[in-house]
Amino acid sequence: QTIRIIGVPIDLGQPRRGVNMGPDAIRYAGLAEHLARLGYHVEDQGNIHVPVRDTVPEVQMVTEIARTSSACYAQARQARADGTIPIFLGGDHTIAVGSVGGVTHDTPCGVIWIDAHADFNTPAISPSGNVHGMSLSILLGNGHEALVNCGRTGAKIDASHVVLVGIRDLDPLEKEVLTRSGITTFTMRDIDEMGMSRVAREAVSQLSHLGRLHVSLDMDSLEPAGAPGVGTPVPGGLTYREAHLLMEILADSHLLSSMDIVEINPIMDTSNQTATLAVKLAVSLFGKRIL
Ligand code: DIR
Ligand code: MN
Ligand code: MN
Ligand code: MN
Repeated sequence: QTIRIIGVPIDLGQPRRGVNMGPDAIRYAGLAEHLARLGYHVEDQGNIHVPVRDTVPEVQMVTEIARTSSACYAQARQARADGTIPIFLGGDHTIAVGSVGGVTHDTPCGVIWIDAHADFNTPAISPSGNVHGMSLSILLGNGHEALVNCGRTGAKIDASHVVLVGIRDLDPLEKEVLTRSGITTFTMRDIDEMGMSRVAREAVSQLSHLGRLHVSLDMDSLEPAGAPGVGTPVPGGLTYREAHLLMEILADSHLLSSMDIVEINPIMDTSNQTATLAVKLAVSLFGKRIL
């Protein structure tokens, strides 16, 4: 099996510089080497070109995000056509517009969205206006037209094909829209009450009829003590073991076909520990077992 690494150093979906360095932080933490040790053939495509944030006027932001998303979409589509498993390295979570869009070009795919946030805002309801807080909503067909129609026209996924895990920080109107969407959401409270084992198994069983899974891992889903290198840390996140158990159970499904690792901001980090943790989680997701 071939894994193809695709860097998407975009920081245009949120206000902080630094998240554009995520792809190199993850490479430096040894992603390719660790996956190769599991027996995969790993190829690194390098990074998609993204303009430097300081050179992009505010009014051009969505246009530039759309341009990057289209390039990411094309890479995602090509990676699948070549029979590889793509791993998209963010960058902020706007990369999912292109990655999830592209991997669903021909056939639908189950999406497991692991995040402190739901990324379910639209321009009409977002308090921040930041596009990284809108990615999932865009994928369901709502929001900035240039992004909704990136790669192909309209919605890329169905609400019943997404499961959210780790959610604990929603904006007031986002909460209402998410509730009405019918998306299966495992909040931190659900994880506390049910345990991660049951949550992960229910997530897989809801999506397994699609035959494959895309895992979109926002590193702010983790407890910030272990993953401080993110732009919007939220207390009360996944523990080290909860996150690993989720990855291990997803690995057992043998349905993984693509992945995003997003929102790592090396400027906010200490000694690259957030990228190091992300690599360990990816290695579990790709099948490393304790025994
Ligand atoms: C907030 C934060 N809900 C927003 N979202 C973040 O700006 O829409 N997503 N940080 O990762
Ligand atoms: Mn996110
Ligand atoms: Mn988040
Ligand atoms: Mn279905």
